[in-house]
Amino acid sequence: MTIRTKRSPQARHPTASAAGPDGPATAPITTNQGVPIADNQTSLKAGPQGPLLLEDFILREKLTHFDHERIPERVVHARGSAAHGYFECEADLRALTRAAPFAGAGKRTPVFVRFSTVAGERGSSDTVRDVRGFAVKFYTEEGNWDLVGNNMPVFFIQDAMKFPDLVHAVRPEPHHGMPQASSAHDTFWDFVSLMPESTHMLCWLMSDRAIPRSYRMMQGFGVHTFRLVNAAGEARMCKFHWTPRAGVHSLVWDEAVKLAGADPDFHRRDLWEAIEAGCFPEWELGLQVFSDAEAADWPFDVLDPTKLIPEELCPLRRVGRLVLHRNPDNFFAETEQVAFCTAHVVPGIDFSEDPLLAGRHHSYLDTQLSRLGGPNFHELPVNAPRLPPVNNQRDGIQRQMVPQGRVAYEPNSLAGGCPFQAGGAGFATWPAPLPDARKLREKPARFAEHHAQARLFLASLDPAEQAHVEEAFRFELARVTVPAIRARVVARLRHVDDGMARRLAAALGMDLPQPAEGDAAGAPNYPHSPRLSQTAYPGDGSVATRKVAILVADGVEGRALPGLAKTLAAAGAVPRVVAPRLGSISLAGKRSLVADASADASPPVLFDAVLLPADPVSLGVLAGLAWVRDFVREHHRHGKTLGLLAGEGQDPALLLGRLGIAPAAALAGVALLGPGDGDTFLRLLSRHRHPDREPPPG
Ligand code: HDD
Repeated sequence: MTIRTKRSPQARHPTASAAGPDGPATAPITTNQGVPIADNQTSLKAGPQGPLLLEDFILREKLTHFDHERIPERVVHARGSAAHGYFECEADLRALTRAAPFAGAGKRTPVFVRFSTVAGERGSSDTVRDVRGFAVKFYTEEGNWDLVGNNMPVFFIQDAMKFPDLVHAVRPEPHHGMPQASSAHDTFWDFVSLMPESTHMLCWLMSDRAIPRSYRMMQGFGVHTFRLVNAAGEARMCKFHWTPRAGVHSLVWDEAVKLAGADPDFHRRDLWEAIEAGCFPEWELGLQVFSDAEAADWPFDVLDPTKLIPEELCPLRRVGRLVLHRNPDNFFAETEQVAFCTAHVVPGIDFSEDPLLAGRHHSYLDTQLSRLGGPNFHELPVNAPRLPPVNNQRDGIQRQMVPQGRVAYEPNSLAGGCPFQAGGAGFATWPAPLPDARKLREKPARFAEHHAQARLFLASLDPAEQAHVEEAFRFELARVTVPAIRARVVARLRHVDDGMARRLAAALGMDLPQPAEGDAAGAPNYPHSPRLSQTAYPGDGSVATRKVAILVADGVEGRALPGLAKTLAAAGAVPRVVAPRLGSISLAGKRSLVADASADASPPVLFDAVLLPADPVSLGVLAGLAWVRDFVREHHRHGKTLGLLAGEGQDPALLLGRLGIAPAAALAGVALLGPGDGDTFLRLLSRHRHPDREPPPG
């Protein structure tokens, strides 16, 4: 039973081509000059066996355009997927900010959001271990505001000066171009092992946050401190947080590795299919709002992008929600050509003096000039503000606008002085006081401490998450070939979690190194911050879009399966019958079932849960099939929900034993089901994963 998806009913992009989204164009095919083409199959020749003729402008134009279709990919964040949607304000924030999107409860602002990995090239896999970009373009009536964040609240470095070095270190090594989309190599760990400020972010990179189950199931952070400015010119500092309604969920590393091969587009497909099915991803926007005076009292500097503000110090205030409800009409035109920039702010949003943020203002426009060819890429539909720009900027490559009149300067009298300045209605930089305005290359004192928040993060994780961090460090460092680099990293981790560092040293076959040099500033001791663990975000309990494999083969007892599948589908899950072949499967009692997927083309990592008939007849068939045993064993190993359709009083351990799972294996998330037990299965499925079923670390 295949759950048909429906195309989301949202209006198409105003510039969508004549060809409808799902149907043929009404106009005949033409050249780019609009000339109707009689024959689009055959080149022009001098006689059937004669040479091609240079005058064949139809052939030449078509080949020439094809030859120039590719543009430079992004220098980082090249691999991404995007969607249209809206931000809906839920509170009147005008006391805090005059920014248009927050001008009243119920107000909706169109947005375009692009998610991305950082290190991988455009065609790399989605499920690599990496930070995820979370870039939101708000098309407000006072211009475009770009909140260009990540799915982690801190960053590797404190100053933009080091960004090219960071990227050169993490990208494929320049002598042989390997590895693709991976930090598990010498140059990355060489660089970060010599950058104590990257310690906190490394713990996030080694955590489950770096292998999200879905773009729809990860948080987003503006990272930097910004300022909110109200109409009276009063400013408060703030940080932006996106919290997904579906909860924060991750893959386990073994899944991520296998998915990179089984479906490199896993996250892109997940986002596309969810929106096509009308399961619109949603996040709540929360603000941490604080004064300069409060910030001055904290043991960290809020201008330091390697530090976060624990929510216990400054709770989030929910102010609205982001909903993505329409897929792009064209990947290249929208997702590839969208251009975000931290400097795109609107009245009511202003910057802080975070040195990393300022460097970004320069870099985004600068790189887009070469990637999108000249200064007019703001005229591309996906980048165009809702109200057309009004200014005296003229010409440049690919100019689309056709300015009227002869005045392109100000002041002027020939155009009556237009366009006028907006005065109080325009963007005005908040006059931030600068206590020490001498020109110098120096960092503030509180930037100098690098371990306390890494300790805070690790200590706030639950045991399964902590085990995953340790496993990730072990995996990555085992891929490093220079022992001195491994030793430097372990020496630094002794300041973060000495037990983990000792176990890593043993696992890497090295003597335990002395702890790296300490911190210049006194290291604060933070109380645990439970909101740093993914377990703080279970989600709304929905199973929408979760894929459930129902394993069948000829001869199994399948009487209850259609009913169960209907229960799952009614709850929004996506049941898929997986069998040795496609087509009709002959069940016991002369019944049959149509397979949605064949086992060889649909490996277990593509599914969130598995369900199988486990009565004696069915188990007699299924336990004899290697692909069934592998399927069940993978799901059990990955801690995912497992439903066994068996009669009352059966022993799940015995049933699993028939399928190759050791009798002593944990049974959390394994459900014995009768025909009417769909709700039990759904409840387990909504918990995403059952970590206490995972093998212990190491
Ligand atoms: Fe960046 C792209 C996020 C630090 C320079 N960055 C880029 C994208 C995201 C981020 C989400 C992809 C935008 C898209 O989808 O097109 N970057 C961040 C965050 C950072 C960060 C959250 C730290 C807090 N970035 C950063 C620094 C610099 C850059 C310090 C340079 C000084 N980022 C770039 C860039 C990119 C970019 C090279 C590449 C493509 C682009 O800008 O348009 O300019």
